[in-house]
Amino acid sequence: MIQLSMEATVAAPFSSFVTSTQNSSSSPCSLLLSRKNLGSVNLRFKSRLSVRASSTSDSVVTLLDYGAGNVRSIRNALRHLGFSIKDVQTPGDILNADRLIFPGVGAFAPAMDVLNKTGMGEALCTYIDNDRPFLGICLGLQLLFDSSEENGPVKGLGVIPGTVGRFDSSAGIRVPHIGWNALQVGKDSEILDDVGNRHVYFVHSYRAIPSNENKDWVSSTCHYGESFISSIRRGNVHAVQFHPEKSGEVGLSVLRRFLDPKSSSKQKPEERKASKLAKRVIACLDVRTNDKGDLVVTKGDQYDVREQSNENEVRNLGKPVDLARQYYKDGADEISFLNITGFRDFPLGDLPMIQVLRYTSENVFVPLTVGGGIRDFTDATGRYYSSLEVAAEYFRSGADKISIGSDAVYAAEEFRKSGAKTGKSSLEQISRVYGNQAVVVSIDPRRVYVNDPDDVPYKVIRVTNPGPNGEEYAWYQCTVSGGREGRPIGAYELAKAVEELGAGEILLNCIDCDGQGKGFDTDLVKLISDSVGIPVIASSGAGTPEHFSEVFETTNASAALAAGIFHRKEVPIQSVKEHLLEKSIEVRM
Ligand code: 1PR
Repeated sequence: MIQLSMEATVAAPFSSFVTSTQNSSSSPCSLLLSRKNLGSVNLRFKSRLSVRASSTSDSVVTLLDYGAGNVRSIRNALRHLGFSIKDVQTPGDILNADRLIFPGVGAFAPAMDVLNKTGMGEALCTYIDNDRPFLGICLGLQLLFDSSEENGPVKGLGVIPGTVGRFDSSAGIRVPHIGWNALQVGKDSEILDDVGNRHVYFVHSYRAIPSNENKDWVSSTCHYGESFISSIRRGNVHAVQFHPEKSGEVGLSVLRRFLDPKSSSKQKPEERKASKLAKRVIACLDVRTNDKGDLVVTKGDQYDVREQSNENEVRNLGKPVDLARQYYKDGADEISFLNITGFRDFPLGDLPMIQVLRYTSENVFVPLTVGGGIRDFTDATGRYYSSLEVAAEYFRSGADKISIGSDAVYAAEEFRKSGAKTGKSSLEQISRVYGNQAVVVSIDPRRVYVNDPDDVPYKVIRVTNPGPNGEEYAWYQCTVSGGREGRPIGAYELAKAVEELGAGEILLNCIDCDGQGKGFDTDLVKLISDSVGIPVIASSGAGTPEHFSEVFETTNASAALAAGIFHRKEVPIQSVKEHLLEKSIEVRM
């Protein structure tokens, strides 16, 4: 779950009407239900919060957005489907909605706090109790339950019996649950009619469990270490734990069916064989400004992005937005933008990158990650920007995750030296506010061969291919500033430290393999993916589809990322996926 401080949470449009109508520890729906049980008292309640009974077939959808995280994606998806959006400003807007979407973002407690303090919780309960068209997404599903263990226990709206708890990582699963998973669709859910056995995109650490008490609500479950509730439905009230706005075409069909229940898909979707969490194939765009000042997608050989020509210009492989759109169409499960000179240019001064995100998120409906230069910064005028501000701007512009490189190395070094968390690093601050699933740490290590494992105070492994002088061992030295400076910390030590500091995922590059097309460094990927409990993305060196099956068969990587082969159109994304399927490795098709 994305976690939000109140100051980050209460932004426009909600900040304009904070009135305390409830004690924040009460549960608005349990209040409603208990009043309902009292019969006449319920009438009094309803006269105060009455719901418009009529339904118009216009194309307006009401959105309950309390100003946190990436709600741009759901807005873009709704516009893409031809709907216009009315933002909730007052509880009355909820009661008067013809159809209401609640894309809950943030942590459970601050979200409930906002709902209670603004009177929204009570209005929501009334709206739902009257069986009005409702779609909750992610936290928007969890808040309907009695309570959550997230930083709690915290009381929820009390519509559905049950407690929301954390995934149990001791069951051998990686937490957060990030990626494309299959559903087991139970009762007729209508909005899931086009999903069938295709994958949808999840990103969360907390989940609700099906039970006897809530079985009438559950419309589908998902298996990840255990069976959890992936959607509920009762009458016109729906909620999903996955993100339809990030689940490609199949996700858009879920939204379409909710918004226009009479719409039936033009053709029955092709049956797919989703059964569990799929391995992800990620397309990465290294972005920087070239010598003419244009923002271009570039690609290095071992991080050197300049052509070996007399002009020595920055290699230009295309326009970021165009390429991202193409990769979405081609079936990429995720797209990463890395602003590779962000370490020296301040990202908020680099508005083109923000524009790239905005334009891309307009019609790319899979997760977007952006990295480069995320750190605290003081500009030439002395104005201080916190890394949180930088991240917030990226999230507002359409990013689902941010990726931190250099600054995470400094934070990990500090943490290892002092043994104490300061809570002040960009990694800690951003994961505290937006949740660890929103924070990726990008590691840029270089292989250093040694003759003896005791030669260095870092984790050393026996390598598959000996070094130039027959060395059988190596450690992986972390670098900062795009590989320009080696630091006194290894990839293993860094990965362990950043997991503790709040990273939700690791993007594991390897400078030696970057752009070489000879395959991933499986020694390195195995080392790191066996050492941490968060998902690891293998990166650098993909040259053929076989390299993807190799990394998934020999390591515990959750995803594999490539750049050069996709940019140069040497290997289509679909060929990679077809090859993985042939090897019985589950992927989203
Ligand atoms: O340190 O927080 O400013 O973040 C900078 C980010 O930019 C980091 O994520 C870092 O990895 C990235 N970066 C910096 N310099 C370069 C460079 O290439 N000169 N790119 C760079 C890193 C590695 C991957 C690449 C894979 C796959 N690129 O992103 O896409 O290696 O490539 P391949 O499939 O062609 O082998 P900060």
